[in-house]
Amino acid sequence: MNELSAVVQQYRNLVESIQNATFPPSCRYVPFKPLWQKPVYTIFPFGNTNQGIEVACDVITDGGGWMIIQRRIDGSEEFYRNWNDYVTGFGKINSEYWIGMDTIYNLTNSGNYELRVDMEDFQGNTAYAKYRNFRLLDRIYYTVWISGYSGTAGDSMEINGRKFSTKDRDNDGISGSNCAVLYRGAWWHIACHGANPNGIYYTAGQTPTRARGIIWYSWKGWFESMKSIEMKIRLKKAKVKKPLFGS
Ligand SMILES: [Ca+2]
Repeated sequence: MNELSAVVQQYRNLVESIQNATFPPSCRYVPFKPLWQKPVYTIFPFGNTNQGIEVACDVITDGGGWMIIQRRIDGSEEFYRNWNDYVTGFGKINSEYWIGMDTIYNLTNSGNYELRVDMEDFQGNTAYAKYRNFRLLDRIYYTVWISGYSGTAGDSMEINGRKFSTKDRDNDGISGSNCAVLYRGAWWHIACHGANPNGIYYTAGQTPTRARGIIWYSWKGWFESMKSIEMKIRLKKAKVKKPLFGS
Protein backbone atom coordinates (compact mmCIF):
# COMPACT_ATOMS: atom_id res chain seq x y z
CA MET A 1 0.00 0.00 0.00
CA ASN A 2 2.72 2.44 0.97
CA GLU A 3 4.57 1.87 -2.28
CA LEU A 4 1.40 2.44 -4.26
CA SER A 5 0.59 5.69 -2.44
CA ALA A 6 4.17 6.81 -2.98
CA VAL A 7 3.82 6.23 -6.72
CA VAL A 8 0.47 8.03 -6.78
CA GLN A 9 2.00 10.96 -4.92
CA GLN A 10 4.94 11.12 -7.32
CA TYR A 11 2.51 11.13 -10.22
CA ARG A 12 0.50 13.92 -8.60
CA ASN A 13 3.66 15.95 -8.02
CA LEU A 14 4.63 15.49 -11.66
CA VAL A 15 1.22 16.59 -12.91
CA GLU A 16 1.29 19.56 -10.57
CA SER A 17 4.75 20.66 -11.71
CA ILE A 18 3.68 20.41 -15.37
CA GLN A 19 0.55 22.44 -14.60
CA ASN A 20 2.58 25.03 -12.70
CA ALA A 21 4.99 25.36 -15.62
CA THR A 22 2.20 25.65 -18.20
CA PHE A 23 -0.18 27.82 -16.18
CA PRO A 24 1.95 29.42 -13.45
CA PRO A 25 -0.37 30.29 -10.54
CA SER A 26 1.92 33.03 -9.26
CA CYS A 27 5.24 34.74 -9.89
CA ARG A 28 6.89 31.97 -7.86
CA TYR A 29 6.49 29.59 -10.82
CA VAL A 30 7.50 31.71 -13.80
CA PRO A 31 10.76 30.95 -15.65
CA PHE A 32 13.77 33.10 -14.93
CA LYS A 33 14.32 36.03 -17.28
CA PRO A 34 16.74 38.89 -16.66
CA LEU A 35 15.02 41.90 -15.07
CA TRP A 36 16.54 44.40 -17.50
CA GLN A 37 14.53 42.80 -20.29
CA LYS A 38 11.37 43.90 -18.42
CA PRO A 39 9.75 40.53 -19.28
CA VAL A 40 5.96 40.11 -19.36
CA TYR A 41 4.48 36.94 -17.89
CA THR A 42 0.99 35.47 -17.92
CA ILE A 43 -0.04 33.96 -14.58
CA PHE A 44 -3.21 32.14 -13.55
CA PRO A 45 -3.75 33.00 -9.89
CA PHE A 46 -7.42 32.05 -9.71
CA GLY A 47 -7.12 28.36 -10.63
CA ASN A 48 -8.79 28.96 -14.00
CA THR A 49 -6.77 28.50 -17.18
CA ASN A 50 -9.06 30.97 -19.01
CA GLN A 51 -8.35 33.69 -16.46
CA GLY A 52 -4.73 34.63 -17.05
CA ILE A 53 -3.38 38.08 -16.22
CA GLU A 54 -0.36 39.78 -17.74
CA VAL A 55 2.15 40.93 -15.17
CA ALA A 56 5.79 41.69 -14.57
CA CYS A 57 7.51 39.52 -11.97
CA ASP A 58 10.56 40.25 -9.88
CA VAL A 59 12.24 36.85 -9.82
CA ILE A 60 15.43 38.05 -8.12
CA THR A 61 14.87 40.41 -5.19
CA ASP A 62 14.51 38.88 -1.72
CA GLY A 63 14.08 35.31 -3.01
CA GLY A 64 11.94 36.30 -6.04
CA GLY A 65 8.31 35.36 -6.54
CA TRP A 66 7.13 39.00 -6.52
CA MET A 67 4.37 40.28 -8.77
CA ILE A 68 4.85 43.94 -9.64
CA ILE A 69 1.65 45.92 -9.13
CA GLN A 70 3.09 49.39 -9.75
CA ARG A 71 6.22 50.60 -11.51
CA ARG A 72 7.74 54.01 -12.24
CA ILE A 73 11.03 54.14 -14.11
CA ASP A 74 11.15 57.08 -16.52
CA GLY A 75 7.98 59.18 -16.44
CA SER A 76 6.70 57.77 -19.75
CA GLU A 77 3.22 57.06 -18.37
CA GLU A 78 0.70 59.59 -17.04
CA PHE A 79 -0.23 58.65 -13.43
CA TYR A 80 -2.44 61.67 -12.63
CA ARG A 81 -5.63 59.85 -13.60
CA ASN A 82 -9.18 59.27 -12.51
CA TRP A 83 -10.78 56.69 -10.25
CA ASN A 84 -11.89 54.32 -13.01
CA ASP A 85 -8.35 54.12 -14.40
CA TYR A 86 -6.99 53.24 -10.97
CA VAL A 87 -9.67 50.57 -10.55
CA THR A 88 -9.08 48.89 -13.91
CA GLY A 89 -5.36 49.60 -14.30
CA PHE A 90 -3.27 51.39 -16.95
CA GLY A 91 0.15 51.61 -18.57
CA LYS A 92 2.48 49.10 -20.21
CA ILE A 93 3.51 45.94 -18.39
CA ASN A 94 7.05 46.08 -19.80
CA SER A 95 7.40 49.70 -18.69
CA GLU A 96 5.42 51.92 -16.28
CA TYR A 97 2.06 50.69 -15.02
CA TRP A 98 -0.55 50.38 -12.30
CA ILE A 99 -2.14 46.96 -12.34
CA GLY A 100 -5.50 48.09 -11.00
CA MET A 101 -7.41 48.01 -7.73
CA ASP A 102 -9.71 45.21 -8.82
CA THR A 103 -6.81 42.91 -9.61
CA ILE A 104 -5.07 43.78 -6.33
CA TYR A 105 -8.33 43.20 -4.48
CA ASN A 106 -8.93 39.83 -6.14
CA LEU A 107 -5.39 38.65 -5.56
CA THR A 108 -5.04 39.72 -1.95
CA ASN A 109 -8.38 38.12 -1.12
CA SER A 110 -7.40 34.81 -2.73
CA GLY A 111 -4.52 34.20 -0.32
CA ASN A 112 -2.24 35.88 2.21
CA TYR A 113 0.04 38.43 0.58
CA GLU A 114 3.00 40.52 1.64
CA LEU A 115 4.05 43.81 0.05
CA ARG A 116 7.46 45.13 -0.83
CA VAL A 117 8.39 48.57 -2.19
CA ASP A 118 11.79 48.98 -3.85
CA MET A 119 13.06 52.45 -4.69
CA GLU A 120 16.14 54.13 -6.13
CA ASP A 121 17.30 57.73 -6.10
CA PHE A 122 19.12 59.57 -8.90
CA GLN A 123 22.50 58.86 -7.28
CA GLY A 124 21.98 55.10 -7.52
CA ASN A 125 21.17 54.52 -3.83
CA THR A 126 18.46 51.98 -3.13
CA ALA A 127 16.13 51.28 -0.22
CA TYR A 128 13.09 49.15 0.47
CA ALA A 129 10.08 48.82 2.70
CA LYS A 130 8.46 45.47 3.30
CA TYR A 131 5.13 44.72 4.95
CA ARG A 132 4.22 41.29 6.29
CA ASN A 133 0.49 41.79 5.59
CA PHE A 134 -1.22 43.56 2.71
CA ARG A 135 -4.83 43.29 1.59
CA LEU A 136 -7.59 45.44 0.16
CA LEU A 137 -10.70 45.02 2.25
CA ASP A 138 -13.54 46.21 -0.01
CA ARG A 139 -14.36 47.32 -3.55
CA ILE A 140 -16.05 50.61 -2.65
CA TYR A 141 -13.12 52.45 -1.07
CA TYR A 142 -10.38 49.85 -1.55
CA THR A 143 -9.61 50.23 2.13
CA VAL A 144 -6.13 48.92 2.85
CA TRP A 145 -5.00 46.53 5.56
CA ILE A 146 -1.24 46.82 5.97
CA SER A 147 1.07 45.87 8.84
CA GLY A 148 4.39 44.35 9.80
CA TYR A 149 6.96 46.83 8.45
CA SER A 150 10.63 45.97 8.00
CA GLY A 151 13.25 47.47 5.69
CA THR A 152 15.76 50.26 5.09
CA ALA A 153 13.54 53.09 3.80
CA GLY A 154 11.54 53.62 6.98
CA ASP A 155 7.81 53.19 7.30
CA SER A 156 6.10 55.87 5.23
CA MET A 157 3.02 53.73 4.67
CA GLU A 158 1.29 54.30 7.99
CA ILE A 159 -2.02 54.05 6.19
CA ASN A 160 -3.64 51.00 7.75
CA GLY A 161 -7.43 51.22 7.49
CA ARG A 162 -7.40 54.14 5.02
CA LYS A 163 -9.42 54.55 1.84
CA PHE A 164 -8.03 55.21 -1.63
CA SER A 165 -8.41 58.64 -3.24
CA THR A 166 -7.95 59.93 -6.77
CA LYS A 167 -8.29 63.43 -8.25
CA ASP A 168 -12.00 62.77 -8.88
CA ARG A 169 -12.76 60.70 -5.75
CA ASP A 170 -11.99 62.27 -2.37
CA ASN A 171 -11.91 59.67 0.42
CA ASP A 172 -9.09 61.24 2.44
CA GLY A 173 -8.89 62.50 6.01
CA ILE A 174 -9.17 66.26 5.45
CA SER A 175 -12.32 68.17 4.63
CA GLY A 176 -12.42 70.99 2.13
CA SER A 177 -9.69 69.75 -0.20
CA ASN A 178 -8.53 66.60 -1.92
CA CYS A 179 -5.03 65.32 -1.10
CA ALA A 180 -4.87 63.54 -4.47
CA VAL A 181 -5.25 66.94 -6.18
CA LEU A 182 -3.01 68.85 -3.75
CA TYR A 183 -0.16 66.39 -4.23
CA ARG A 184 -0.97 65.06 -7.72
CA GLY A 185 -1.02 61.47 -6.60
CA ALA A 186 -3.69 58.80 -6.15
CA TRP A 187 -3.12 57.12 -2.79
CA TRP A 188 -4.50 56.00 0.58
CA HIS A 189 -4.23 59.60 1.74
CA ILE A 190 -4.89 60.66 5.31
CA ALA A 191 -3.78 64.30 5.69
CA CYS A 192 -2.10 63.70 3.49
CA HIS A 193 0.74 61.14 3.08
CA GLY A 194 4.23 59.94 3.92
CA ALA A 195 4.65 58.23 0.57
CA ASN A 196 3.45 59.26 -2.87
CA PRO A 197 4.52 56.56 -5.37
CA ASN A 198 1.90 57.68 -7.90
CA GLY A 199 2.97 61.34 -7.75
CA ILE A 200 4.57 63.46 -10.46
CA TYR A 201 7.68 62.00 -12.11
CA TYR A 202 10.48 64.53 -11.78
CA THR A 203 13.68 64.03 -13.75
CA ALA A 204 17.22 64.36 -12.38
CA GLY A 205 17.99 67.83 -11.07
CA GLN A 206 14.38 68.98 -10.80
CA THR A 207 13.19 69.93 -7.31
CA PRO A 208 9.62 68.87 -6.68
CA THR A 209 7.02 71.10 -5.16
CA ARG A 210 6.79 69.96 -1.53
CA ALA A 211 5.53 66.34 -1.30
CA ARG A 212 4.33 66.23 -4.91
CA GLY A 213 6.97 63.99 -6.41
CA ILE A 214 7.49 60.27 -6.00
CA ILE A 215 8.06 60.78 -2.29
CA TRP A 216 9.16 58.44 0.49
CA TYR A 217 9.40 60.86 3.39
CA SER A 218 11.18 58.62 5.91
CA TRP A 219 14.02 58.03 3.43
CA LYS A 220 14.33 61.26 1.45
CA GLY A 221 12.04 63.91 2.91
CA TRP A 222 9.54 66.07 1.00
CA PHE A 223 11.72 67.50 -1.75
CA GLU A 224 13.48 64.53 -3.32
CA SER A 225 11.66 62.47 -5.92
CA MET A 226 12.71 58.91 -6.80
CA LYS A 227 14.30 57.81 -10.05
CA SER A 228 12.38 54.56 -9.84
CA ILE A 229 9.95 52.81 -7.55
CA GLU A 230 8.24 49.41 -7.68
CA MET A 231 5.43 48.05 -5.54
CA LYS A 232 5.23 44.26 -5.55
CA ILE A 233 3.22 41.60 -3.78
CA ARG A 234 3.98 37.96 -3.02
CA LEU A 235 1.82 35.08 -1.92
CA LYS A 236 3.12 34.03 1.46
CA LYS A 237 4.21 30.45 1.89
CA ALA A 238 1.97 28.39 4.10
CA LYS A 239 3.47 28.05 7.56
CA VAL A 240 2.49 24.41 8.04
CA LYS A 241 3.41 22.12 5.18
CA LYS A 242 1.30 19.10 4.47
CA PRO A 243 3.29 15.90 4.78
CA LEU A 244 3.93 14.26 1.41
CA PHE A 245 2.71 10.92 2.66
CA GLY A 246 -0.27 10.58 4.93
CA SER A 247 0.32 8.69 8.14
CA1 LIG B 1 -10.77 65.61 1.47
